Amino acid sequence: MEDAKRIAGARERIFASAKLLVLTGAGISAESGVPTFRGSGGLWKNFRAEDLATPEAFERDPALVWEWYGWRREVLGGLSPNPAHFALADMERRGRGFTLVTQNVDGLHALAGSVNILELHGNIWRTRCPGCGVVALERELDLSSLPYCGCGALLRPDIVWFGEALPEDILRGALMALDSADVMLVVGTSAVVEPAASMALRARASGAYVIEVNPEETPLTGAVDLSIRGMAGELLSRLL
Ligand code: BV8
Ligand code: ZN
Repeated sequence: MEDAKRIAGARERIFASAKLLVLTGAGISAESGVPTFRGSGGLWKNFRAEDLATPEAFERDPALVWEWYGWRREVLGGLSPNPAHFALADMERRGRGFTLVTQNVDGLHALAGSVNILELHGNIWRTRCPGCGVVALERELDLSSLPYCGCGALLRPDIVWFGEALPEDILRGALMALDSADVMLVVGTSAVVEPAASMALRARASGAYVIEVNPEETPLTGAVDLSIRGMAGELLSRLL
């Protein structure tokens, strides 16, 4: 349990900020029951996901890649947001220059009521057509066979795979927010995946006070202004 003084200090900074930027990773969804990527029950462990979350894997074996996403949609389907997600949705409603950037593809921030969400890595509930470009929200996607678009092309998850560029407009929005933020909160990320991992350092370099919330140390821990050990569900409710 983190000592109350440090949390009080962080709380003061957050409520004094004119522009608060929050970056979340899989850890914020852990208490909802969503497996993280690199933790002990990690998604990557069972599926060699570095080999699956790539355009090459989809090219080589679309059925296997869709099977993996189908399984994750099943797992996610019955899960709900946790107090950490709700705390951020409350924070957004208070207005005052709040920006939420997430690496997560699980859609739980939106379910918790967050409205303006910059999804750096896409969203598992959307499909995208490489043929005609149409993007659709499909929570009930029938994956008993490969999903095709009306235009005839094979649909893919609307997710950013390794080696793929992040959506230009979303990345630009996130970079603008971090260049103008006076406080940045980094919650539940192992800070290994770029370009998200470097965002906290970039925000700090342009003057933001950076606070990390994570039960474990990460490569960011030594580089931020305040790193608080603990679970997002409990800490965000106390911080916000
Ligand atoms: C790009 C979608 C350039 C998939 C994801 C070498 C070879 C090849 C590539 C690279 C390379 N070196 C660098 C790269 C670039 C690569 C990269 O960073 N690789 C890493 C692995 C080294 N990045 C890319 O390829 C990106 N694109 O760079 O494009 C480009 C430019 C122009 C033109 C063309 C190309 C694309 C990156 C996006 C990859 N897609 N996901 C899918 O999900 O199916 S990344 C994947 O990891 C997830 O999206 C996830 O969001 C992300 C980061 O993981 P975390 O969110 O941090 O989760 P993790 O499990 O790791 O950690 C959980 C944390 O929570 C832990 O710290 C834990 O302690 C904490 N926690 C646990 N419980 C709690 C908690 N915290 C709080 N409360 C709790 N209760
Ligand atoms: Zn199409």
